[in-house]
Amino acid sequence: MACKKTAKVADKAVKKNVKVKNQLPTKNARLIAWVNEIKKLCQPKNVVWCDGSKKQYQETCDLMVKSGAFVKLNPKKRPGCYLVRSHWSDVARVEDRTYIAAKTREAAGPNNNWIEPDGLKETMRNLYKGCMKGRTLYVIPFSMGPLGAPVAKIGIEITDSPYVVVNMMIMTRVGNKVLKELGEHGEFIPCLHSVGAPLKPGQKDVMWPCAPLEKKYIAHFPEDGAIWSFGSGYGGNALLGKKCLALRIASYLAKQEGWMAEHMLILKLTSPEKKSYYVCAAFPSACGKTNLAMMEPTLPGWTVETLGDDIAWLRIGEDGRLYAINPEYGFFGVAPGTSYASNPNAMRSIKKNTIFTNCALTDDGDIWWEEMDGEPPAHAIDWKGNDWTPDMRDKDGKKIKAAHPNARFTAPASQCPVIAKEWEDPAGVPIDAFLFGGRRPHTIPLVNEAFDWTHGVFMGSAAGSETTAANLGAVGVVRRDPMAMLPFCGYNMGDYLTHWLSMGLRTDPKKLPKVFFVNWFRKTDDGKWLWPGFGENSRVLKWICERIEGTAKFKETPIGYMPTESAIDLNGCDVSKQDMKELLSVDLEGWKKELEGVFESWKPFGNRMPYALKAKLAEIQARLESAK
Ligand code: TSX
Ligand code: MN
Repeated sequence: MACKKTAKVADKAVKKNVKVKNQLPTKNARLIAWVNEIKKLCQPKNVVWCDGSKKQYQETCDLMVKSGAFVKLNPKKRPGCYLVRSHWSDVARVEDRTYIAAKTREAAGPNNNWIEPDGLKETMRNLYKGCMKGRTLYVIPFSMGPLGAPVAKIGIEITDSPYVVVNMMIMTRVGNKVLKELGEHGEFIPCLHSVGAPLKPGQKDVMWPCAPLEKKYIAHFPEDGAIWSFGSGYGGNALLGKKCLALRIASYLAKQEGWMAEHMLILKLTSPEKKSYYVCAAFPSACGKTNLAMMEPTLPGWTVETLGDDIAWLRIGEDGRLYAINPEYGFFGVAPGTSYASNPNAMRSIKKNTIFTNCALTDDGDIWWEEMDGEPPAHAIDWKGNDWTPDMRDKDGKKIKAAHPNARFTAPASQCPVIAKEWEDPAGVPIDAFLFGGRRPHTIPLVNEAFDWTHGVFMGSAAGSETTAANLGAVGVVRRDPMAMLPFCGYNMGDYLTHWLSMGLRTDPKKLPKVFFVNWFRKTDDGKWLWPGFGENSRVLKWICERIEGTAKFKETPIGYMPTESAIDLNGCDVSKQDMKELLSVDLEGWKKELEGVFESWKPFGNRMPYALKAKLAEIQARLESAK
């Protein structure tokens, strides 16, 4: 996008009109040229540069309150908070309309939708023509990662959505400080977004403008380093710094440049002896990643602090260890299910200065969602704007939900009471352990440590959750989601796994994080949870720390190193010996089937799958065969 030709044109424009140059907050010729190009294409009524100030944030919120799109919440209950309801059709990421427009289909891989890039650009340019008529074009300069961090990346999002502006101001570092860092010649990732709903002269706007599904495109051009999004205003479709830049484009760049962009939380665990450990963890959706990132340990003397709840960028430091930063600046968390019981620190993070999307509005001007603590309100306005009472049922007799299941809170990370002091350190934190996991009611033990890096990559590649009634399609089958990256890897998943293996070759194996597979979701045959989860997971984390120290009691099994029956600290926890035995046993027959399932899940990637993983699978298979 930002090519030499446009730079020249901009230089000319800048020289010709000194007045224009002085009005702009940047002298970056490529940026000026790109903004001019998009302005010409999209034909907005005006252009606003986001300076990142509190004043501009407030003005943009006020504007949306005036238009009716934002509901200001009761300042006594939620100071500085707003509720917004999206269009009923625009409530989640649209994976079917998300594309990796690499040069070849093979480069994008079977894990991505692919369209030939020139054709897609042609299609989308036609959609963008005049698409911002009657609207304001906002230019949002943002940094993923602390400004000036070695792996930080600057993006510029152009959008016609004020909702995107205020959310980006919470989720990323925005404004003039970013332009200053960019300088006159710095490079940026252009991120173009439009809700795809131009206004005719005099036409009244709707509360949540968006385009129909068949016009929605979330397009990534990895070779150009560009993102074009059209037709949706929601979350990952529209806040382009997050999934689009920090995962899909960044994963592609990371492979090129020898680092990693991962769908992982980052937490700091401190023992009663005040020794700290840094852990990154990847889980498929609906496993409680944000809950784990902010967990309150039940084990006395242990603390968890948060560095991030969704994305980690990792590079090998001077000392040969892997260092992680959180490229984000806020939390964009799923609201339903969040409570003082499941995640007290998230509840404390969203007390003020938070944007709530598709939550219910209570009669006292606060928000509510399903599984919040205590009794449901007797009356509320649901996420569609209708009156709601807890007894309401749909035509199938199912409870009508007050909040959409994918309702969100957008809150500054700095408001988390257990945010780690080093969370903005541009150098990152040295990672001691990687955790992978999933919702697996059967077979997979509570915790299992990889024999080596390759085995750890194998574990990550095998991650996934068993489907429940909450998913589409068949219930009780394992849906694989390697490293929880299936929807977010910007290139061929086979090449991605090869990249993971290659990272293990770039440093002393002893300096690599240990890799563990955890499963908080084992059930008995009659459907009861075997493990209490939540803060009690600190008992598993403690064993992991002891493994790092070399002091843990463990046994070698066919599938990895596991705790002996007495190795996990159960002081003050009422899990029975029998249940613990079940949680820490190796179900040989179940595991043989498991490996068949893993092998099956690799088939679409064909000969792009690294041989070392196939060999590792065969090795574990042989161990299982020879076990008594
Ligand atoms: O987030 C969860 N974690 C990780 C927490 C740090 N959840 C919620 C998942 C949905 C997002 C869990 N649910 C966890 C867990 O460890 N475990 C379970 C399953 C479970 C649910 C309820 C109970 C026990 C286990 N117990 C009672 O309800 C009393
Ligand atoms: Mn995520």
